[in-house]
Amino acid sequence: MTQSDTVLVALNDGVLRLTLNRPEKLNSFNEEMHLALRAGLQRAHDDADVRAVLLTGAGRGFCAGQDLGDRDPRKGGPAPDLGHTLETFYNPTLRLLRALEKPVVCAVNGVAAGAGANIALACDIVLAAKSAKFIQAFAKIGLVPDAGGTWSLSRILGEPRAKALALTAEPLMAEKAADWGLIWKAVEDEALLPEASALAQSLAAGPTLGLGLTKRLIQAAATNSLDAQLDMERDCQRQAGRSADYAEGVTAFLEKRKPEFRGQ
Ligand code: T3D
Repeated sequence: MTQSDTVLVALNDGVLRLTLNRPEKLNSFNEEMHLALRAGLQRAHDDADVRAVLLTGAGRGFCAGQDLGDRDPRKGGPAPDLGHTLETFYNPTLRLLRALEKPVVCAVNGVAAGAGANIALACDIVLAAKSAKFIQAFAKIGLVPDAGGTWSLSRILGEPRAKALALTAEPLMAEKAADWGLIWKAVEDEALLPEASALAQSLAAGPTLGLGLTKRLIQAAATNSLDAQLDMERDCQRQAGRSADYAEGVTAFLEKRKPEFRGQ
C-alpha cells in the first residue's frame, strides 16, 4: 500500500478511516493524494478485516477538488490533457468506491467543491456538518462537472436542480442538500465525527456480505428493468441465505439476543 501523509489511514474495529490530509489546500487533490486514496480503497477491498469505510477531511474543508496550483497556465507549455488525468486519477477512484461491496460512510466536515463534492456523493451514506457546503465549482473555471457529478446529480436531484447547481456553481448548504435528498443528513458540526463514526462502527458490525449485496442491488436498480432486478434479487438472496451471518441473524432472533455477525 502507498504510504503518504496526504491520506491518514486508521483501522479500528473493522472501520477503515481515510482522512484526506492536505488541510492548507482544503484537501485538494494532487497526484500523491490520488494514489494514497486509491490505495486506501484498494485495501478496503482486499482486507477482510475492513468491514466499513469512513471518509473525511482534515481541517476546515472536506475537499476542494483538483489542486489548481498543479494546473497553473502561467507556467507555460501545452494545455493539459484533462481527459487523461480523469482517466488516470479520478475515474479509477470513482469506480473503486462504487464497486467496493462494503459500506462507505462520508463525513463532509467542511466545503466540498468540484471533484471533492462529487467524490462525497459517490459514497454510500453521506453525513455533513451543518456549516459544510457543496459547490459544483467547475463552471467558474470553464470545466464540466466530473468525478461522476453529472451522473449522480441528475439521478438524485433530476435535471432542473442538477443543471442549476452545475451551471451557476452556487454553493448548496448541507441542510438544503439533506432536504433535497442529495445526502443522508446534516448534523451539528461538533456531532459530525462522533455520529459518522458510530454509524460506520455499526455497519462494520453488520452482515458484511448482505450489506455488500444490498449495495450492488440498489446501484443496479437504476438501469435494470423490474424483471432483471427481480432476478438479481433472487440470486443475491440465494447467496445471502447461504451465509453464516444469515444463520446467526435468525438464530439470534429466535434466541432473543443481539446477533454477532462476523462478516461471513
Ligand atoms: O485538472 C484535472 O485533472 C481535471 C479535474 C478537475 C476536477 C476539479 O475538481 S476542477 C475544480 C477545482 N476546484 C475549484 O475550482 C475550487 C477552488 N476553490 C475555491 O473555489 C475555494 O477555495 C472554496 C470555495 C473551495 C473555499 O473558499 P474559502 O474562501 O473557504 O477558502 P480559500 O481561501 O479560497 O482557500 C483556502 C486555501 O486553500 C487557499 O490557500 P492560501 O491562499 O491560504 O494559501 C486556497 O488557495 C487553497 N485552495 C482552495 N482550493 C484549492 C486551493 N488550492 C489549490 N487548489 C484548489 N482547488
